[in-house]
Amino acid sequence: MFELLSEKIGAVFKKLSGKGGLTEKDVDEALRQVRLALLEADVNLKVVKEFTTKVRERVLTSQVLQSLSPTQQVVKIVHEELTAILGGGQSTLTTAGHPPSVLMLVGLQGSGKTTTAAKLGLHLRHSGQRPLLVAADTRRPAAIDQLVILGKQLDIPVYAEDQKSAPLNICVHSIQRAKELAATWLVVDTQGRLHIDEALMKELVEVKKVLEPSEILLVVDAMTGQEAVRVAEEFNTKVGLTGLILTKMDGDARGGAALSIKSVTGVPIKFIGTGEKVDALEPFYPDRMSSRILGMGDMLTLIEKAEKVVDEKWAKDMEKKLRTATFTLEDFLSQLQQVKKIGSLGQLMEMVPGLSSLARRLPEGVDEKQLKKVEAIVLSMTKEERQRPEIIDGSRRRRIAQGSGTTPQDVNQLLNQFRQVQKLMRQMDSGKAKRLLSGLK
Ligand SMILES: Nc1nc2c(ncn2[C@@H]2O[C@H](COP(=O)(O)OP(=O)(O)OP(=O)(O)O)[C@@H](O)[C@H]2O)c(=O)[nH]1
Ligand SMILES: [Mg+2]
Repeated sequence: MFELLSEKIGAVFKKLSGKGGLTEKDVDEALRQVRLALLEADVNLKVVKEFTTKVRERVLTSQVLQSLSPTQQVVKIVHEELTAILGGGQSTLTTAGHPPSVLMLVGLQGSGKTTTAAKLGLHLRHSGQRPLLVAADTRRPAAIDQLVILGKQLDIPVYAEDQKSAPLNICVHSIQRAKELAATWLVVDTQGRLHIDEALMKELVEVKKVLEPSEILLVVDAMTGQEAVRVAEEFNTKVGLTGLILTKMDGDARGGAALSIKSVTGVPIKFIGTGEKVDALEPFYPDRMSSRILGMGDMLTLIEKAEKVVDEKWAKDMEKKLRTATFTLEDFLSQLQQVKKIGSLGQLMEMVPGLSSLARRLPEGVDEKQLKKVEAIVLSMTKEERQRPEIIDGSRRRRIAQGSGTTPQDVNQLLNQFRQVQKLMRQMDSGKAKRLLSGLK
């Protein structure tokens, strides 16, 4: 899905993460390329503009560029803003106060209405509902049969009448049938046209009056790009929509429809069709789609994990200590423990390119065993020694080694590592040091 867009955006961030730090110019260049990729994917111009402006603003006003992993922060912001234009959270179906709830499917000819009616029937049954499909498309001769056959295949009841019946009558009668069958949902397949015309709109409005649907979902072909957006606007104005179903997302849709349609029309995408088979329907999750486009699910999970683990107060205390140059061995221990909570250092290095260059400069071998040793050594020190390690001479070193079950060499090694970290911190500007102390935040 959206491979080309995904590939292009992926390449932009790959280039960014190869850099040590990011400047405003780097961000602008990256955003220019993202903008081009979105336009090539046929995303609405206004949506693209708003998106890049918002991302730029957030990147430049938060402390992103001073962070240790600026690229990852940028990716995170892009992910959040992409999720926002895709609709934010998941939009579920609205039910009526009393069953049956009515779901009316509308759309142009060939968009996938009839297929989607069957898919929705299956989806509803899987969620423990009792659907009744209604064949209210009397315009195309084979339309009724098509739905009846699909219903038979799935063992889902279909209400159909003779092709000469008026759609309005079919709808009225179908409500009666739903009551007899104790159906909880009516899924109504309506007629389509090749183009939007007044007669079609008028009929749909009449059907709407009779059925009082809790859902009017427009079925649109994702491969038609901006045309799908125009169709959605028109249907929304004339008939009123509660949601959208984008079909043929398995085809070579470039992403333009999916990425524009909610922002332009204000109508959320509720489902996507991903194939011709009856089970090829998925509820639409904006955040997952956004992750898919960015191809960075793992990275985002990791960043979230780091955010959860590093506790705010701890990070603040550390910042203060650093500012006042009172960073001690105890703090060093605490910092190593925070890194452990997030995962092994190696794991971090692999997944966060921005951090990898720094992680490599940290003392080697910060593994479980090493951490235990460090802990034992620090705990065997007196309070004074922890705060002023320079007073640790030969005899103190022997005492600490004995108390912690280690050797004086181990103690020495730790003190060296600590000095390295102190030096490293002094070298870094305070923004970067802060980021180190607050993990990946
Ligand atoms: N690949 C793919 N094909 C789909 C999808 N949804 C529908 N189709 C195909 O699109 C074609 C049209 O689907 P229909 O369900 O008949 O469309 P319709 O909107 O009911 O069309 P009319 O009844 O003529 O107005 C069929 O060949 C379907 O198999 C999808 O998500 N992916
Ligand atoms: Mg049809």
